[in-house]
Amino acid sequence: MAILPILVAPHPVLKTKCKPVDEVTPELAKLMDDMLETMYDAPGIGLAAPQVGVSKRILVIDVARQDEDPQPLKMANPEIIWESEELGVYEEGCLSFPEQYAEVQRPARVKVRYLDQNNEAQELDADGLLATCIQHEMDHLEGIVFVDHLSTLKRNMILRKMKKALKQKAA
Ligand code: GNR
Ligand code: NI
Repeated sequence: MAILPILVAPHPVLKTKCKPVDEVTPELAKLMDDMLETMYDAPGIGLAAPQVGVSKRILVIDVARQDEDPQPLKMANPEIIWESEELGVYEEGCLSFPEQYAEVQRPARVKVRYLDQNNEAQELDADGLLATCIQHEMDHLEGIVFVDHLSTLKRNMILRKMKKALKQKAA
């Protein structure tokens, strides 16, 4: 297992649509484990492959609370096969936008189909924070980030802060 560096916005890989995987090979299963370790270390509740510089349709999630047993989910080629009309709102953050938070509205419940770490097809019904997290991670696979769901004003405020932080890091 290994902890991988997490890319921070603005970064071109975060804006790039990811390629499907042909098959979840042992090498990709290892990437999923490294992503989980990276996510737990951050700490975060989800991580998408582009956030560690890999433009493939892979994500990991664990929304279990500290006082619960871990519930790691590893997904390749996830597809939303059903979403509720009802929407839910969560205060979202993103490991690629440190210290930035904003409310985002998304379908409250989703059904997702994916390949697990053994290359086996699975389906999962999700609601609450898990439904939000799945959609947040799947957005990353399209090169979409949570600030893209905000008003132009709120988005530009966050993007300006990120660009300023990048300049200060370079100086
Ligand atoms: O750690 C994370 N927390 C979070 C909180 C609310 C909605 C979505 C998330 S995902 C985020 C980790 C991350 O950036 N995943 O891409
Ligand atoms: Ni994110």
